[in-house]
Amino acid sequence: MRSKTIAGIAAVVLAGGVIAALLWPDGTAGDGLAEPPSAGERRDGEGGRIARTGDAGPEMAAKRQLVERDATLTARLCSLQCSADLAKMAGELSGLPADRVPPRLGELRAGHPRMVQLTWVDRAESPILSGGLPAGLEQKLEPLLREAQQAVKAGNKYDYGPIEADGEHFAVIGVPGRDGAGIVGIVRQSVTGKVKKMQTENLRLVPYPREGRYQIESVDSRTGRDITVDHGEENGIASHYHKQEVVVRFAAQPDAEELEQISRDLSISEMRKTGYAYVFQSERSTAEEMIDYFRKSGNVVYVEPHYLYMTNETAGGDNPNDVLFEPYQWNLPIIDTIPGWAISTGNEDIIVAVVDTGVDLEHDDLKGRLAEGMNFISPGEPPSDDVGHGTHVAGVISAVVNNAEGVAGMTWHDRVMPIKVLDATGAGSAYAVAQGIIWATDNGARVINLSLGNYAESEFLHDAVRYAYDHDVVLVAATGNDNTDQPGYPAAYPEVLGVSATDGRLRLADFSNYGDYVDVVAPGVSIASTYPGSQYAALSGTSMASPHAAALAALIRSVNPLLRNTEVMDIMRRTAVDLGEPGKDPLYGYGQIDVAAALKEAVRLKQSVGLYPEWVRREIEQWRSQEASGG
Ligand SMILES: [Ca+2]
Ligand SMILES: [Ca+2]
Ligand SMILES: [Ca+2]
Repeated sequence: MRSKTIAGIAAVVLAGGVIAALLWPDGTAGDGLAEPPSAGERRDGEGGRIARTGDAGPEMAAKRQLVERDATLTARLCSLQCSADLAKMAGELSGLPADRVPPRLGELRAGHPRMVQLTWVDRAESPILSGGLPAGLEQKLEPLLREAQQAVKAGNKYDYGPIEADGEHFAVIGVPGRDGAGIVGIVRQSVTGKVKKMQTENLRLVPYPREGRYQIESVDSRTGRDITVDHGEENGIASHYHKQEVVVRFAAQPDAEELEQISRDLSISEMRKTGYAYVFQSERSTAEEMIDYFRKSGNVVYVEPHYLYMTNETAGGDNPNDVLFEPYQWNLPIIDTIPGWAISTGNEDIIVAVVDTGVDLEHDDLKGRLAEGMNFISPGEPPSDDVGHGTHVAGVISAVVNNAEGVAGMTWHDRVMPIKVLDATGAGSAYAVAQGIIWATDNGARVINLSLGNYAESEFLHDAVRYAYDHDVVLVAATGNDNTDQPGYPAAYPEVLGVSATDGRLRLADFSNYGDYVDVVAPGVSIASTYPGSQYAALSGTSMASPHAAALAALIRSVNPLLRNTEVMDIMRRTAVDLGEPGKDPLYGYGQIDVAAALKEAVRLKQSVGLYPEWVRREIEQWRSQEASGG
């Protein structure tokens, strides 16, 4: 057994060569775990940043403040989502005959386990109750309950909390219905306490727990259907179709030469293959002229206009209706996500593996957004999340958009593959992480998010990273939360896009790692996302920044699945918004990711006439490899 300490962070190589990883440690933890971070570090030119002077006090104080802020924000997310749930209930109950109200109220409470008591008030003398007040809290809650009932009868909303008692948090929320009726809920906000505990560990305000299956001395910060938005091309005709596009199914598969001939004859600016059919877009020819051309060739099963199917999704331009979006998801507008959705909202064939603590597989706001995953901690078990970290990361990428519930993810259609490699303490071995990366690669992931790391280089983990990279996967990783320029892995491997965290003022987060190996930055302070138990939480960390970049990689691949992983990473770097010192710098790398700019660039490359033969070549290459693998 050999152990080494880098910059005050102990990375332990366990017997058998397994490196314990992987929630970003902060070296300032007590309990003899590690020395304080190397003294005298300072990031120059950074107004308002915390200087490293050998005294870890200010950094710890800032981190404690952040934990409090995240906990408070989480309580607010919880209240707001619960108000929305109660408003739905009030609407439904207002429309029911009186005798149907009590049983329905009971059903509604059963469906919302966090609502310990529901009260329906109307003009009738006594309110209708379901559930009871938590034992010992009656005296505290009863006056608030009466106040809330009076408020809703007067047509007003009521929201009081959090009320802390016996280490638990509660809120009293009232929502008016119609005609002086309304509903009052007593909500257990257990999420607030959990977030506090988790963030205290992850930002390393306390020693990382020693229990668990690994003897960890230091662990890291745990750390669709392609809706190409069709621009209204002249409406007013019964069937909408692209005026310069046709769909063709060939009788005999054309080779590269024939496709190039077609391209020249029809001035094709874009070609894509979907299933058996090709879609051709011309710079000059109309759909009618193109149909005529293909019919005359004799080599078609069918050729038809490319009809537009309108959906009800309000992609592009409009803010989504998710309850927590407008008040809390500052992280999406600041990277131009909403204008980006006008270019692409994603493609369900592009899968992002979240190699992490697992994901809440039953979360209301992740329904239909998950691909089949794997559990490397308890083989044979589903990859569910017993920590909260992986569920939060997954929500940043793929929480259901525009379902009037919770948060909006960055992609509407790309799916998350949950890979559990970190155990209940948020730690895992390099072996489990490597297995997770390889399994994800072999099972169709096109992007892998790694919101985990360590300061020790592991050849074994690096090999797994190279395997994924050589199989054209885009790997994205968090740099760590220790305000240090010590390179963390896997983020610092050249094959991996390293992501640091910014706040809402476009400054590097005080906790964020930095250094020459940082590629880009993304929002990572008080990020609202999904949390186990169909809850929501605000968390901070480079772990939260990384999935923004991973989701963007998936959106880019949705626009053009033929782009190589190196090209996807290159687009993200080139289109990043430069921050700090001009040009690439050690704090911000190439700058902050920009969804709209990156997707525009992906479209530009796809439509570039100069690159057209290359896309055709790759299309055929892909088609052949699919044929070969029987896919
Ligand atoms: Ca949602
Ligand atoms: Ca790197
Ligand atoms: Ca810069």
